[in-house]
Amino acid sequence: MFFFVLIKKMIKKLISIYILLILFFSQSSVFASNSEFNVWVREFKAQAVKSGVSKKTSDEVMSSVIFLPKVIEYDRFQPEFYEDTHTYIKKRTNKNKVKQGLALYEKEKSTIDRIEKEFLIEKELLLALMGIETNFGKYLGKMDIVSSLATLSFDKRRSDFFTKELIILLKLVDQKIIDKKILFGSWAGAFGNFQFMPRTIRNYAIDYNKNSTIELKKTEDSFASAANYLNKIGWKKNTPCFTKINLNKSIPKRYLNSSAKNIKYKKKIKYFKKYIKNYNELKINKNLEAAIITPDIDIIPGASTYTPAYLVFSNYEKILNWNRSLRFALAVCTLKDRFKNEI
Ligand SMILES: [Ca+2]
Repeated sequence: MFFFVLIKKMIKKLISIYILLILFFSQSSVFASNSEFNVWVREFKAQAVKSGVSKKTSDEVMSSVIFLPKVIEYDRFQPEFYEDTHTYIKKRTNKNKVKQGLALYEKEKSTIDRIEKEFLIEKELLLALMGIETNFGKYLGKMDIVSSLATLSFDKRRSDFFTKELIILLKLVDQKIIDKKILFGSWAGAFGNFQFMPRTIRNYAIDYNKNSTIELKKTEDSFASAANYLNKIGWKKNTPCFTKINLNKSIPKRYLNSSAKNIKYKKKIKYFKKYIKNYNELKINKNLEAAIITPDIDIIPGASTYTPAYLVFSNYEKILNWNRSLRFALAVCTLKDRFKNEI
């Protein structure tokens, strides 16, 4: 009997040692990742100074930077990755969205009309982008952008991209183009009514009302900056973005694009004639260059391979330039057309 009690005690002891060990190692891994992040911050600051950021700005802006685990969660769970095209578009182009956009347009009509004429960008496209990016300025994000960008730079998935963005941001602060006090935005480091990343701010943002500061949360500067961006990357006013098609199953798979990274196999529409069931109903110039996208192929398990399918044109690729997501660009152009029917 005594023997069994002894064994029982020993097992209990072993279990508690085991639990202590687990606690110790899990704690130490938390410390390890924090200290790894701090090492990264030190190295990053040196890199920023080397690329031309003043030491003062680098020290000041990076002084309160923290690792944000939530940002990594958001990064791994973007709706672009898991929502099917139909759901994605429907959620972002509903009646309420159109109503809110029309209300904003009524209020800011003279400014928006002026910007449309000056930059040759349809007001409907500007409204659609703002509606989808921030619900017309209602969801600007409250994240500390510096910490968001630092977290994503420290993370391995897209480290190079976000490191560059963070250095650009520090330079914008350095040059007093952006005040570090207002740097609150989305989890991915985007800012203002149209969710500009630092590089977009640097390349395309403008002080339209000439009051010496770029205000991307206000109508005049944000609309003009977005219009300037679209104009510079080559959006062509009054030319189509995409059109829906029904594909024949005979179409060779190599013609189907399902990645937003690089749209391939661009041909004149008439080249695809024998593969498009509704070809004769398409009210579009058949000499236009187009590519075919089937966005649900890769992400929706068991998706019927050829639906939905779209012909996309050069304007569509400009929206991919804005945000590399096939569904995002479809939603923007869909909402644009809904505004077109209303304004
Ligand atoms: Ca301004």
